[in-house]
Amino acid sequence: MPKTAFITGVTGQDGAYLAEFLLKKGYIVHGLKRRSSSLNTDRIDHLYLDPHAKNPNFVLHYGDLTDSTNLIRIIQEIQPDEIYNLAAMSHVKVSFDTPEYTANADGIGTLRILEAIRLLGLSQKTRFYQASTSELYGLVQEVPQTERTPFYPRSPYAAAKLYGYWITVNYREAYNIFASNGILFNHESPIRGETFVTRKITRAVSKIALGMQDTLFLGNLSAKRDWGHAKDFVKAMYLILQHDTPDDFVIATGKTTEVREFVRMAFREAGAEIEFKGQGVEEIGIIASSTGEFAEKLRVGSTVVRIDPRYFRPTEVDLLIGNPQKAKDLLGWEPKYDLAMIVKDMMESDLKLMTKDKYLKDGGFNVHNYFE
Ligand code: NAP
Ligand code: F7E
Repeated sequence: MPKTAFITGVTGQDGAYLAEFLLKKGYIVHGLKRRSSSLNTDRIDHLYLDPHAKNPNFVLHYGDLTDSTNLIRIIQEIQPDEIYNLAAMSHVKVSFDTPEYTANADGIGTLRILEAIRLLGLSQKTRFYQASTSELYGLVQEVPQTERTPFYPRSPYAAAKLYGYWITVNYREAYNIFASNGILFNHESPIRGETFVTRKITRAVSKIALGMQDTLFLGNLSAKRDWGHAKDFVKAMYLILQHDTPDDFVIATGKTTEVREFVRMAFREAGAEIEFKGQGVEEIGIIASSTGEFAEKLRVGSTVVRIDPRYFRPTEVDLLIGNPQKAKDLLGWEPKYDLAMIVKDMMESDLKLMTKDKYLKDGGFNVHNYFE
C-alpha cells in the first residue's frame, strides 16, 4: 500500500518541493489549499491531475489553518500516515502588521492539527511534522545554534512559531504522538516567495541587468543568515518522519553570510562587481566593473543598491548559523547545495523569467520538474 501524506501549505515554496519529492517516492499526496480570488497554484501546476482522472495520486482540498472543523473533516477523510504542517503566515516583517492573525494561523493552527490527530484516534497511526524555524533563536544565546540552544523570539511570527514548537513537543510527550519539529534555517530556491530578501535580490538584479529597473531598495544589509536550498531541506523533513523515534532537529548548512554579500554574489552572476560605500541609510552599492552579456545595462559607476528604512524591522535577528550535526549523525542528512550554487540557480531562473518570451516558450513552471 502506498503511504498517504497530507501537506498543509502545499502551494508554498516548500509544499511544492515536498509534494513532488513524495510523489516521486510513490506517496499519495493530499494538499491543503486556501481559497483565493485568483489562481495561486503556479508552483504545483505540473503535479496537478484533472480531478476526473482515475485514482489521482495528488489531490487538493480547500481549507485554512484557522478553521478546525475543516481540518478535522479532511484529516478524517484522508487518514494520513504523515502530516507535514508547512502552512503559515511566513513573512517575519508582515507578522508585525498582522500579529493576531499570525498567532492564530501559525500558533493555534498547529494545535488544531494535533488535536485533530488526537480526537480522530490517529495518535498511533499518523506522524506529524511541524515546520519550526531558526527564527525561534532570534536574539541568539549561543553561536552556532543547536537543538539545545535557548530560544529568544524577536517577532510575532517567531512567538507564534514558539507555541507551535512547544505544543508539538507537548503532544508527543502527553499523547505519545509521533510529532517532530524540524528547526529549519533559511532555505531558498527559484520559487522562493518574491518578498523574501534572496528572491527580491535575484529578481531585481535580473531586471537591472536587462534594463527593466534602475535600483534595488533594501533594508538591513548587515543581517547574516545561514542559507540553504529548499530541495535539500524538504528531504530533511521526510527523513525526520522516517526516523525510529520522534525528535527535534536543526536543519542548516553551518555557514552564514551577510545580505550585502548575497547582493554581490547575485550581481556577479550577471557579470558585475558591486562596491558598497557610505554608512547606515546613506549606504549605496555602485557598479565597480562589468563584463559579458549584460555589461551595456550594468554601467560602471551607476548606483544600483540603496537603503529604504521601510524594510527595517522593529526588532531584528542579526545573526543565524545552525549546527546540523545531529541531523547528519541520526538521519544521514547533508546539504548538497552551497550558497554559490543557490545564487546561480536563482539567478539563472530569474533572468529567464524576466525575458518572458523565452520563459513562456520553455513552458514556465508548468513543465518544471524540481528534482530532475
Ligand atoms: P511560503 O512559501 O510562504 O508558503 C506558506 C504556505 O502556507 C502557502 O501555501 C500559503 O498559502 C499557506 N498558508 C498561509 N496561511 C495559511 C492559512 N491560514 N491556512 C492554510 N494555508 C496557509 O513558506 P515556505 O517558505 O514554503 O515555508 C514553509 C513553512 O516552513 C512555513 O511554515 C514557514 O513558516 C516555515 N519555515 C520556512 C523557512 C524558509 O526559510 N523557507 C525556514 C523555516 C521555517 P498561499 O499560497 O495561499 O499563500
Ligand atoms: O529576511 C534582511 C531582513 O525576509 C532575511 C522566512 O522564511 O526565514 C525567513 O525569514 C534578512 C532579514 O527572511 C530586506 O531584515 C534586508 O534580516 O528573507 P527574509 P527571514 O526574516 O530570515 C526564516 C527561517 C523563516 O522561518 C521565515 O518564515 O534580510 N533584509 N533587506 C530584508 N528582508 C526582506 N524581506 N526585504 C528586504 O528588503
